[in-house]
Amino acid sequence: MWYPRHIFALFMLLGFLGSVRATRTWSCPDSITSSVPVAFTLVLTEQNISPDGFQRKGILTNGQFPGPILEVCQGDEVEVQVWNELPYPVTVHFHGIEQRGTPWSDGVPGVSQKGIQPGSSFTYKWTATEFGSYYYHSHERGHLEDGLYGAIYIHPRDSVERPFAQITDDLTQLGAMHLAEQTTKPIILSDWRHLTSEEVWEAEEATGLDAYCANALLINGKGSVSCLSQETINEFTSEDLKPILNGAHLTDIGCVPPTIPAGQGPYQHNFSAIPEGLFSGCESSRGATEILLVESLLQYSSWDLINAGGLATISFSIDEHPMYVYAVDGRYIVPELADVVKLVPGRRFSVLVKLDKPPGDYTVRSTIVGNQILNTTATMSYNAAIGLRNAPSTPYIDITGRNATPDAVLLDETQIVPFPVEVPPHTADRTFVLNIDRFNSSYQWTIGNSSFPLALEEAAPLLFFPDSEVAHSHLAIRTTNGSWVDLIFYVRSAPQPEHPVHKHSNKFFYIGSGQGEWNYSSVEEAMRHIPQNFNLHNPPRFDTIATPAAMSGPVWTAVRYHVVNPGAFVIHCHIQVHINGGMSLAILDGIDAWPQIPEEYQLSSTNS
Ligand SMILES: *[C@@H]1O[C@H](CO)[C@@H](O)[C@H](O)[C@H]1NC(C)=O
Ligand SMILES: *[C@@H]1O[C@H](CO)[C@@H](O)[C@H](O)[C@H]1NC(C)=O
Ligand SMILES: *[C@@H]1O[C@H](CO)[C@@H](O)[C@H](O)[C@H]1NC(C)=O
Ligand SMILES: *[C@@H]1O[C@H](CO)[C@@H](O)[C@H](O)[C@H]1NC(C)=O
Ligand SMILES: *[C@@H]1O[C@H](CO)[C@@H](O)[C@H](O)[C@H]1NC(C)=O
Ligand SMILES: *[C@@H]1O[C@H](CO)[C@@H](O)[C@H](O)[C@H]1NC(C)=O
Ligand SMILES: [Cu+2]
Repeated sequence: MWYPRHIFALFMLLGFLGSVRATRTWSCPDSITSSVPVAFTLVLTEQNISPDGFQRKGILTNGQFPGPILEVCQGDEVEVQVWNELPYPVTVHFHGIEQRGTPWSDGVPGVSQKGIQPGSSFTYKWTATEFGSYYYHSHERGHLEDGLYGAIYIHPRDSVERPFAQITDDLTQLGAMHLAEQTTKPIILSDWRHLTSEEVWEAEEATGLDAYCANALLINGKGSVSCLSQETINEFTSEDLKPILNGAHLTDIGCVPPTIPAGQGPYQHNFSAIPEGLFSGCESSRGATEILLVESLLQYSSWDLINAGGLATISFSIDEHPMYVYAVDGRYIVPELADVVKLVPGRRFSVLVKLDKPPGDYTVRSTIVGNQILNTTATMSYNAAIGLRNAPSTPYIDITGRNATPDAVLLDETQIVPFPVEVPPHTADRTFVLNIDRFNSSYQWTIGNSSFPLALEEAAPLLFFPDSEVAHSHLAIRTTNGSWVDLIFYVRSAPQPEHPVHKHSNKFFYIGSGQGEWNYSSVEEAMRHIPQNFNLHNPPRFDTIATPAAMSGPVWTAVRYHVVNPGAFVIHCHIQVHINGGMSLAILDGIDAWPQIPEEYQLSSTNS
C-alpha cells in the first residue's frame, strides 16, 4: 500500500494547486456511509447545433453537447432521471456499466425497457460496482449519432491499488500521478455527420448502401472541417486502399466512393438516391476549438479518452507529449507508454501526460484510421502561458493517423497486461460461434445466425418476456447462471471492416484471435492446434473488442465471460449503422435465475 507514504507529496501539490486555481479533488473512502443515492437529471431536447460550424438538427442534454459528465464514487448508488423532450422515443444506455442486479436499467429498447415516450421520463438506477471511465449514450435507433452522449467517471475507492508504481518509485511523482487521476477529465472523441441519423437510415434503405463516411471529427464536441484538394487526398491515400480502389480516387470528403465493389459487397444499389454529404460533398466550416488547460506545476494531467462516435476508428495524439496508458475500458493495466493511440467506437483509454515541456500551446490531433482521410485538432495549453509559445508543435501523426516522425510509438493493444492479473478458468461450459457477415444487402448484417430487425426495438422487452417467440429464436442466446461462456466472433467473408463488438453487463476476457477458418468446436480444441493464438494466463478484460479487418480471408476473435448477472442484455457492433442493419444479438444471461422485476419497473408503471 503506497498511498499513506505519499500523503506528504500530495499535500505539497495540493498547496500548489490551491494557489493556482480551485479544482475539486475526489476521495472515495471505503465505507460509503450515506445510503442516499447520487441523483442526476438529464433533459433531452432537439435543437439546431453546429459543433463543426455546419448547422443541423441535434440532441442536447441539459442544453449541452456532449452531455454533462456523471462523476461518482465507486460504491455509490446512482439514479439518472431522463426527461425526453425529443419528438421521438429514446433510451439511454450506460456503456460498460455492468448493471449488477439492475438489468432493467440497461437502456435497450425491446430488450430491457420500452422507449421513453416524448414528454415523459424514466429513472435508471444502478450501483457503481466498478471504477473508471465509461459513458452514456442513446440506444434507440441511430440517435447516438445525433449527439446523445456524455462521459461517466467512477472514482476508485481509496483502497484500490493504483498501477502508477509500475512507472516510477519517485514519491513526488507518484503523488502527482495520484492527484492527476483524482482530477482526471474526459476527452470525448467522435465522428460527426451532416445528415441526421434518420436521414442516414433512409438513405441506406433507398440506396442499399452501407453509409461508412463521416463529415467531421470532434474533440469534446468541437471541431472544424478543412476540405482537402484532390491532389492532397491522392497523395495521402494509403497503400492498403489502392488495390481496393483499383484506379479510382477517394471522394472530396476523403472517403472510399460507394461504387467500389469491395466496400459494399455484391449487392444491388441505387446510386441516384444518394443524398449530398453521404459519400461526398465537402464543405469547409469552422466550429470552436477545444482548449485543454494544464498546469505544469502539477507535473501530470490525466485524461479519459472515449471514442463515443458511431462510426470511425480514431487515432489520437498530443504533440510532443507521450501518454502513459494506465486503464482500458475502466480497468487498470500495467501502464504502457505510447505517443499515439487508436480507439474504436466504444473504447476508453485513461492516460497520464507528463507536463515537462516548455510552457505553451501543443496541438492535439484526432484523425480517422482506415477508409477515410479526415482530421481535426484541439489545443493543449499550459495554464500560465497561453499564447506564449507560438511556434507550431511537432506532430507524431499526419492527417491519416500514420506516423509523421519515424519513431512515433503506437499503443499495441495486444501487449496490454491487466493490473492486477485475473485468470479465467481453462475451459468454458458453452461455446457460441457468432457469424459476422453481410446479410442480403450492403447495409444489413448478422451476428450469430440472424439479423436483428430494427423494428424489434418497439417489441415487448425480452427481460419481461423471456419465453416469447423472439427469446427462443436465433435472435437470442440463453445461458445458465454461474456458467462460463465462450463467444467466437467469426468474420467469414472478406473484405469486411473492423467491427467493434460491445457486450453489455459484465466484461469479458479477451482470450484469442487469429486469421483463417474457425473449424473447431471449442477453444480447448483450437488450443490443441494453434496454442499461440490464445492467452489464458493474463488476458485483459474489456467490454469492447474490435474484430480485425478481414482483408483477404476469414478472421476470428474469442472472448470468455462468467455469467453472474441474470438478465436480458445484448452484444452488438458499435458501428451505429451496423446495429441498425441488424448486427446485434440478445443475450439472456442466467435464464435459470431470472430476477424479480421491481414494481416501479413493471411495464404498466413506466411510461408505456
Ligand atoms: C433510385 O432512386 C431515385 C431517386 O430517389 C428514384 O427516383 C428511382 O425510382 C430509384 N430507382 C429504383 C430502381 O428504385
Ligand atoms: C488537419 O491537420 C492539418 C495538418 O496538421 C491541419 O493543418 C488542419 O488544420 C487540420 N484540420 C482541422 C479541421 O483541424
Ligand atoms: C432480401 O432482399 C430482397 C430484395 O433484394 C427482399 O425481397 C427480401 O425480403 C430480403 N429478405 C430479408 C429477410 O430481408
Ligand atoms: C446457429 O444455428 C446452429 C444450427 O441450428 C445452432 O447449432 C447454433 O447454436 C446457432 N447459433 C446461435 C448463436 O444461435
Ligand atoms: C448467479 O451466479 C453468480 C456466480 O455464481 C452468483 O454469485 C449469483 O448469486 C447467482 N445469482 C442468482 C440469482 O442465483
Ligand atoms: C482447420 O482449418 C485449417 C485451414 O484453415 C486446417 O489447417 C486445420 O487442419 C483445420 N483444423 C481442423 C481441426 O479441422
Ligand atoms: Cu460492424
